Amino acid sequence: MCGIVGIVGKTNVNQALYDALTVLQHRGQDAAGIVTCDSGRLFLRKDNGLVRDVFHQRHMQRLVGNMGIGHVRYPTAGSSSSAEAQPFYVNSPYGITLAHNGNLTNVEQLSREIYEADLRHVNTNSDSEVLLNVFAHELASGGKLRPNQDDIFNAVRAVHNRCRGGYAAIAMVTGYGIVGFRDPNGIRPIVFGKRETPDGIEYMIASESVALDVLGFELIRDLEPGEAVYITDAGELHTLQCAKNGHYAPCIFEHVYLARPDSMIDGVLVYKARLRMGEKLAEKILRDRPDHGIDVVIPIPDTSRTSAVELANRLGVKFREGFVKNRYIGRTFIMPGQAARKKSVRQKLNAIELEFRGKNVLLVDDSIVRGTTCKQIIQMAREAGAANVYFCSAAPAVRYPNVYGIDMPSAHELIAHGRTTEEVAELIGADWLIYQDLDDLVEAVREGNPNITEFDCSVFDGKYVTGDVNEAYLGKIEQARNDAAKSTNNVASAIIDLHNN
Ligand code: PIN
Repeated sequence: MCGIVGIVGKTNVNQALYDALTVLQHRGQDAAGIVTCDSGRLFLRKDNGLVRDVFHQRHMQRLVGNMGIGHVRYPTAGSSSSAEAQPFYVNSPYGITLAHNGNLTNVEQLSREIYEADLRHVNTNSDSEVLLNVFAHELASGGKLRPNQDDIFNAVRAVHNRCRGGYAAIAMVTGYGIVGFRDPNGIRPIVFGKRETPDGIEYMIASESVALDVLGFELIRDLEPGEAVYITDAGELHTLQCAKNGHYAPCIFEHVYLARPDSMIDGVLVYKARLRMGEKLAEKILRDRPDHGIDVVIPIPDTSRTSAVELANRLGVKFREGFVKNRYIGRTFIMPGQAARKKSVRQKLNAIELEFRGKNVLLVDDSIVRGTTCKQIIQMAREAGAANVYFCSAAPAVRYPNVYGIDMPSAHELIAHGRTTEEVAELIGADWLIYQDLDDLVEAVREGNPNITEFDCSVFDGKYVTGDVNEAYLGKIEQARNDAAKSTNNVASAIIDLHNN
């Protein structure tokens, strides 16, 4: 998972890009980058680290120009090198830079084609660099000295024909404009908006609407699946549907955990979707165990809080903050293994005994992935004196890997993979475990926009909406992850886990 942004402004956009990346920081804390364009010249700064650590005043001063794009990257196993920080650049044609959120599922085939047929060199293991080269090749094949919107849209059309998977991307064509595009299933989110300034209208494209809000841009709308938006350097906006059979199957996990609650994705306010998740969980509890005996509902901060409030409300049970989170926990990349990981959960969360002693507590989290942290948290609740510890997940059991750009562990590391709810409850040490039903999760989100009839729920049901993901592919990514994990002494997996928690 990553965050992307692009702005065409009337004055220097460096500060606005920086601010937008800070707002999108929750989408990736591993690396950050900005490229701006001024009078046909590009200025690029990217490195590993948080936005505030990557950009210093001296970098910001160099990032001149009224047009630019930015990226924050989430760590993926084996991709912790700063060479894979984005935006990526190719010099031909025109000089193109690109920021990408998502994952291509046919990257192997594309890499071969790029090298053997397109005669292009890709210098990293990143599928984003592959995506950039496909786009660049297709734009070059238009053969124009000065590309217009038709040429840009034709290139996006060709990208859709060649690429499979989940992708929301923003490319900047030096001296011409920025183009945002979304995969034909609309798996990853992307929106655009505008703001009026005394010098004229400025446009922004971003992963989440919250970036627009905070910077005073007005949301125009989400890009539709397969659609592209092209904003010229001069500030003209063009949109076009570039996929033959684009249809909505957006990633439901954005609503569970990835997106900020104050974002609006495809017409659904994430915050309200999370409230409804809590509502549905309460209904399930009342259905399954009307005499549940729960004394108090306690969220595991932060994401689950929204669902937990409404869950408690519906149950008519007290809502209490039983865990306090340390906001100032340091960077985690130096932690080598399981022992360090365990310690860090303790450092991050502390229980307020008063809320636990002698009570039947219902802990609420947004999801259970590896199950490692919730096991420790349940243990903490017991040590704080809870009589019974019940555990509720606002999402269904995560049983399958994600191939569209969410960094999930491989299948065998998912605690619910091949296990029943009772088996998971036993492993994490819960007296009762309640998972959200998938139909309820879908309903919780759909109620915000009934026009969306399908979601990518692959981590819950193993159905991959692009239709090209089979056992062989999943086996390969599992193997790649294992190799990457071994070669980095588990550092990468420690990073993933800590950022997940
Ligand atoms: C964390 C959100 N959330 C907590 C991410 C833990 C799974 N984990 C997914 C639960 S926060 S585990 O609110 O954004 O801080 O199952 O892998 O142990």
